[in-house]
Amino acid sequence: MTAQELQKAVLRHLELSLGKDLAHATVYDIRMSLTLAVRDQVIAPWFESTRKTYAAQSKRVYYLSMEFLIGRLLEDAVNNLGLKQTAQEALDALGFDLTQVIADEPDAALGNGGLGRLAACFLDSMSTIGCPGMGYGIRYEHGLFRQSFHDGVQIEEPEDWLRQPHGWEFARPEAVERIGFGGTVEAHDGRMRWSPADAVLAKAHDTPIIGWQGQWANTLRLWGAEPIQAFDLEAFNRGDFVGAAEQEAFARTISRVLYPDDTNGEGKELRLKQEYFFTAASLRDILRRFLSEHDDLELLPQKVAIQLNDTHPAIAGPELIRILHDEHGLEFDHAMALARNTLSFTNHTLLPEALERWPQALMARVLPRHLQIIARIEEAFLAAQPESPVRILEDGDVRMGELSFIMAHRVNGVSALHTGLVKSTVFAQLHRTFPDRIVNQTNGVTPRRWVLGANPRLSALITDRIGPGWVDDLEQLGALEPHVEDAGFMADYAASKAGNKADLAAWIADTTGIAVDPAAMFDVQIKRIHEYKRQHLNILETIALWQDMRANPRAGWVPRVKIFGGKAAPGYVRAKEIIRLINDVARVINADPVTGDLLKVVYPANYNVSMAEKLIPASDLSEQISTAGKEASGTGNMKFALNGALTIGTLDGANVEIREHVGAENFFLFGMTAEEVVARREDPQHQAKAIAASPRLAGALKGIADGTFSDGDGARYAALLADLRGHDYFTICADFDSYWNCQRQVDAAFADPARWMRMAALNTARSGWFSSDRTIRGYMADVWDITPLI
Ligand code: RUG
Repeated sequence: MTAQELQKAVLRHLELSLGKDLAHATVYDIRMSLTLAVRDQVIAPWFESTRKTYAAQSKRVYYLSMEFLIGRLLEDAVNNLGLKQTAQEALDALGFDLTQVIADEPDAALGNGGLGRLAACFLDSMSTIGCPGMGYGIRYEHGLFRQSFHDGVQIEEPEDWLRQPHGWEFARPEAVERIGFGGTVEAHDGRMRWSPADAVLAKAHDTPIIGWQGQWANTLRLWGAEPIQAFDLEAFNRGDFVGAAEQEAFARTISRVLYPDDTNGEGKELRLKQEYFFTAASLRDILRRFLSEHDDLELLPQKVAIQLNDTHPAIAGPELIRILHDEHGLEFDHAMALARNTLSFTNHTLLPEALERWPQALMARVLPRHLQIIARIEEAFLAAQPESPVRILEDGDVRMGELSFIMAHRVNGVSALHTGLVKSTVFAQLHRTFPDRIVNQTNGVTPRRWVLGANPRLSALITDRIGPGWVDDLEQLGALEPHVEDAGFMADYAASKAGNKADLAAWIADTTGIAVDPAAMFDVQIKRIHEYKRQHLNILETIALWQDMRANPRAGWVPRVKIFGGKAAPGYVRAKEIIRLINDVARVINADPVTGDLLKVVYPANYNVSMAEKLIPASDLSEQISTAGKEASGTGNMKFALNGALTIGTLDGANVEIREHVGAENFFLFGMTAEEVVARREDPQHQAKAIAASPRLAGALKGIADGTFSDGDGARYAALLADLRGHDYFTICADFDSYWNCQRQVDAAFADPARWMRMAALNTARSGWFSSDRTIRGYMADVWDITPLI
């Protein structure tokens, strides 16, 4: 497509789809017109992919996920179709700037963090590889809340991405499923029949996901909840206007909000309904498609692979059995075997509070038939494993982790370390019983978004030196390694980082009013705010550094900009205290004339995918400092390494594998190992001893306690301090000195720009393994048993 052709298509949509004349077109109008024009280009490969899948009678993969953190789609599509330059020229001619138009698209924030973003990367990779499949989730009216700060305190407001039409999706009014809740179960002619008391409609909305170079496109199908009947006319005519809309309110509530739940358990009835809603709708859709091609249910595991992204869709096990047994009349054990051979399950966390459990009483009320089926699953499991101490139903709860494990033929962890821990801790008993079931699939990230889209400077440089093949074969980055010895390449590499940093500095000045020096080290920690991720360790080190700098400002310090980004779950009090503390510390440090440009602390509000795309390419240092054993994998760590930021990190999650790939000498390691953390906690005095041994840590804690950062209000952080001094489960104190010392090694390396840039370039050259294309190929081979169709 030429720029002229694209321009014509944009103008046609501007007139005919948006009803606007160019003379009055806003950025929004142009963005929508461009979106529709680009979307037109996606349709043919999309249809073709579906035709090929049917023609090959291929197996399909269905990725069931409560979260798809897809962010903006226009730039991905433009890049994948090779239309970036063309679109720029087309818009230039119309007097608009592509970058500005792309930035106008609201982020689809249908996820909390890593789990949802991983699902989005997987969709891109599946389409790039030609793995026939579909993502299934919920079309939340409001994604993750919008964050702002008032006096440093996090304020949450509803996010509103659907206020404007969503240019990418196609509503499918014909693809509706009736989803019931509650009611009774009775036996009829030897079969159990569930009669739900309430029901809603699940209506499909399809977004095509185009792969690299437009060779394949899969579908993301998101379900929106609608009432069975628009409103109750009889109640309305009686004058009961509120009552008349009750059904609608109930239905819409189901797809209204994304639970702001990352690793904090949420035990809400609505969440259970959301989980069942999208899982049941998806399964029916999947079976309808399967039965349109095959008439033998026996073939189900050969033709269908269903991936459960965490336990959120775990009700798929009992629901599939219910359909096969209650509706199609298969024997229970047979139905269970077919379901198990079709389902597989990814575990993303070991945090006990995140392993879902539903009260049996709640399950009995909302999904009475499913509770009966779960009891039979447990019975069947125990009949085969009479010695096993494992129970799905325990202490009045349904344990969704155990249910998922027992109902899946493959269970995977998301990094080598995490998978080992899954085997040795949370599912140790089940692993003993089924030693082949657990496999590892280390996470990955899509290079199309996280390098090509987010970092055009670096991408152009890479392509210039090794050609464009790296974009869908990221291990080709290895060919950059010899260039690290080439002064010309290194100068270009450093220039690309400097350009990104200058852009970021301008953006920071614009959005926060804080002037930062682009020559300073950009030290970045962006992720959900959680005690295990230890943003408070970072801010304590920041305070200690500031105190040292003030005491001796001319000691040759390496200037730093500490950048934080992330949201706390609204109900997570401690995480919100940490946010406030960071903002308080930032206010004081940024105003200090003694330290001036030596140290700045920046915390732009409302961190999201698009902000990550700005921050990561401009980062020097990537903070991956979780308490070892707690971060299942991380994916941000991979994005940073690819973009040439050096990691300071613990031996946790995928950090371990990143360090192996980039080389220990190009990675700043500190802190206790997972085993050491467990052993250290045995000593109830571990935190007190660490504080007593570290005057610096004691000084930083004292700075908080005496109100230096809280206008003299010593009580503001009393609870946080008491926890650190008295309990410190996340071992902040015990790791503080190690972290501090490691940061000084970071300073020393940064003070030698040639050394630093070499390390950074080696990180880029050696991180090709962390592509989600590699991960998806792993799932295809080890979990789904499917081959690509391109
Ligand atoms: O916390 C984990 C990350 O370590 C991981 O990289 C990501 C994707 O596998 O999933 C995150 N996660 C875990 N998000 N929610 C949960 C709780 O189930």
